Amino acid sequence: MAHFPNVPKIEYEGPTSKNPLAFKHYNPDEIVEGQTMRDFLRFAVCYWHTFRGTGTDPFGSATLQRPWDDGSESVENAVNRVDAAFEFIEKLGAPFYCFHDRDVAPEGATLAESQKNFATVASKLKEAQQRTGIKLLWGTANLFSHPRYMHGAATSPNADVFAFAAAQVKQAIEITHELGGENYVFWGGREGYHNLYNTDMKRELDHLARFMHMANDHAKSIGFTGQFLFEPKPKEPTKHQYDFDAAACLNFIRSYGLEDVVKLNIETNHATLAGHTMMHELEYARMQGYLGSIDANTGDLLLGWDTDQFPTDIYLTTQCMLVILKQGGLAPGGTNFDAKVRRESFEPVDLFHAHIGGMDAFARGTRIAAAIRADGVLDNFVAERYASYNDGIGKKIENGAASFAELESYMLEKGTPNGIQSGRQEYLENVINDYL
Ligand code: XUL
Ligand code: CO
Repeated sequence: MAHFPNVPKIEYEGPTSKNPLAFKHYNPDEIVEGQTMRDFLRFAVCYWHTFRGTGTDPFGSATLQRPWDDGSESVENAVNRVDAAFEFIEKLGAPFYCFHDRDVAPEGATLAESQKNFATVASKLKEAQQRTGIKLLWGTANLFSHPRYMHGAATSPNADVFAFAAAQVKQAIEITHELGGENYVFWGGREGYHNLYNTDMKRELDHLARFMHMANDHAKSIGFTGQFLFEPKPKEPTKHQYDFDAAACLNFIRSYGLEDVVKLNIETNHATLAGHTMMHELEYARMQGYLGSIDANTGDLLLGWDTDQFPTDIYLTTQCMLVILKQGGLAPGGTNFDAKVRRESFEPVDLFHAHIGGMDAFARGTRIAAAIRADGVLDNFVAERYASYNDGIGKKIENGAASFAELESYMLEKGTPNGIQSGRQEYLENVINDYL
C-alpha cells in the first residue's frame, strides 16, 4: 500500500521547472570538483523529526497528519511505520537515513523488553534497506527522554543509570553495525548540569570519558569500524551542556585520550545557539582534522531556541560548502537533515517540500562554493593577506626560528610595521553576492 500515493519519485527537472515535487538544483549525477553531488552531499533523512514528530509545542497538542501511524507505542505500529519511512526516503532519493533506538522501536517495561523491541524493528529495517538500497548513515541512542535520565546518562550521579545507558548504547552500536551504519553519534542529551551546588563536574566528565572508552572497546570487540561522532550543543535541555561547541568537545577529546576515536557532527542550530556561525564551527573542526559529519538545519534569528528548521538560506549553504569542499567532502559522514516541518505544515506532502528545499539549497550552495573556489577569489585574497609570513622575519616566526629579543631588535631598527592592508570585508561580501 502506498503511503504517499500522490507523490511520484522526485526527479531533477532543472531551474526552470515549476513543479514543487521536483528538484530544481539537486542533480545527483552532476560532477562537482571530481565527485557527484550524491557522493559529496550524502543526504540523510532523520527518523525522529520526520517519522516521529507530532507537531506538539509547549502550548498545543499534535497537529501533524500521519495516516500510516496509529499513534500507539506498539511494536506493530513501529514495524508498519518502517514501510512509510522507506517509501518516503526512496521517493525522495536520499541515499541515507539516521535514527535513535527509541525513534524506531518503543521502550519496553524492562531493559530486556526494550532490547527485544529494538531487535524486532531492526530486522524490518534491514529488510527495507536491502530492498531499497537505502543505507544507514548513523545510529544513536536516546539517553534523554526517559525519566531515569533526568540527571543525565553517562554523567548521572547514579551508577545504575550509567549502567542502563551503557546497556542501551551497547545494543545501539550492535544494531548500527548489523545495519551497516557508517557512523555512530553521541549527542549529550542531558550530559550537563544546571547548578554546581549539587554537581561534581570533574567526576561527571571523568564518567563521560569512561563511557566513551567503553563504547569504543565494545565497538572494536564486535568489529564495528564506523566513525564515532560527538555532536556539540551549548544548552537545552541543560543550562551548561558539557559538549558546548566544537572547541569544548575537542578539549574533552584531547584531555581524555579520545583523539583517535571521535570526530564531530556539527549542527547549524547548535552552532548559532553557541553564538557561532555554522561556518565557524565547521572550519574550527576541519582545520584540526575533526569534521566528521553535519546535521543540516537552521534556527530562527528571532527565536532563541533549537527550532530545527529546514535550511533554505543560500548564504548558509554556500558557507557550509566552502568548508566541506575544502575538506574534499564528508564521507564517511554526510548531510543529515536534523530538521522538522513546522506544526502548521501538517500534511504528509509538506515533508517532501521541506526535504526538496533543503537538498536544493545545499546543491546551490555546492555549485556556488565550487565556482568561488575555482576562481580562487577568497583563497587568493587570504593567501595574499598573510604573505608577510612567507619569507623574511615572518617565515622565521612561523618556523620557530625567531626569539622575542630578535623581534625587538628587528622592530627597533625598522621603527614601525609596514604593509598593513585593508581587510576589504565589504568588497568580499560584494564578491560573494556576485556568485549567488
Ligand atoms: C538534539 C539533536 C539530536 C542529535 C541526535 O538537539 O540534535 O537529535 O542530532 O541525538
Ligand atoms: Co542533531
